[in-house]
Amino acid sequence: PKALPFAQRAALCPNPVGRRLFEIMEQKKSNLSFNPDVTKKAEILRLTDLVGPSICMLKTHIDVVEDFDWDLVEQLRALAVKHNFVIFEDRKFADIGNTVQLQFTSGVYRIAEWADIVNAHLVPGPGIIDGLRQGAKAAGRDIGLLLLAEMSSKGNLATGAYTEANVKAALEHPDFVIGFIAMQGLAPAHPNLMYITPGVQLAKGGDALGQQYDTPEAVVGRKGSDIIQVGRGIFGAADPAAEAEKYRVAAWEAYQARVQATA
Ligand code: UP6
Repeated sequence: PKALPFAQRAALCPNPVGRRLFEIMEQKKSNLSFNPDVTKKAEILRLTDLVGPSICMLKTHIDVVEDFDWDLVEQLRALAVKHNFVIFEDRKFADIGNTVQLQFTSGVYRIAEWADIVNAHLVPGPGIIDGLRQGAKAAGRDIGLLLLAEMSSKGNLATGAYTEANVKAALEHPDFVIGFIAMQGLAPAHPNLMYITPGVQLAKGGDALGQQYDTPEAVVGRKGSDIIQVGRGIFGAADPAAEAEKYRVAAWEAYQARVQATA
């Protein structure tokens, strides 16, 4: 698939967070997003600080943290400044607009006050996008939304017409939707939108609960995705910082090869 450099795509992005993410990717030569899916605050912070130099984005599941407090959020924001990455809370909103607005801005986590990026399933219809957009507006911060156009898990139902409906909804909300969770760069190419792919490890495989892994080379090089999303492949390694560098280099080289092949 034809590939414009990230720097040029930044200029096409109407949403400030999408623009910034493309710029960080170019600055850090990183299209690696890391998710420390562990349940202790100190371990999340330790892993994030270790891996920070290699990543463009940190993905959180804030609701799995056993000792969550607001200081965790503040420390993550400080690490985002220190290492220059954006924070994506993988909340996978999936309710009616009014409810997701409350879930986004209220409760224990007040996600709209600290996340740069959130995501949503389109199952409830486009009202979910409007509800989250209102939440972002109320928080007074620049936030970008990713739609789950495809998933990595075995037997998932995000295929065909459902995937296409996600692309259509993204094109109808260009100010707020910055891209997709998808298993590939969906055709036709929309260079203002980014494609983030979970289910990535250095070797193909899976886990016992339906996760399926493909390699950075396949995902970014052959399938035209932009960002690899890696969790256990990195924090399960003996040296997470060194392992993150391996993933960064693999994904960046695959991206460069794709851009050069289509230049
Ligand atoms: N994730 C997927 N597949 C999807 C969407 N999201 O794996 O289709 C998320 C998971 C997890 C991460 O919630 O946080 O990506 C993958 O982590 P792993 O690399 O440890 O498998």
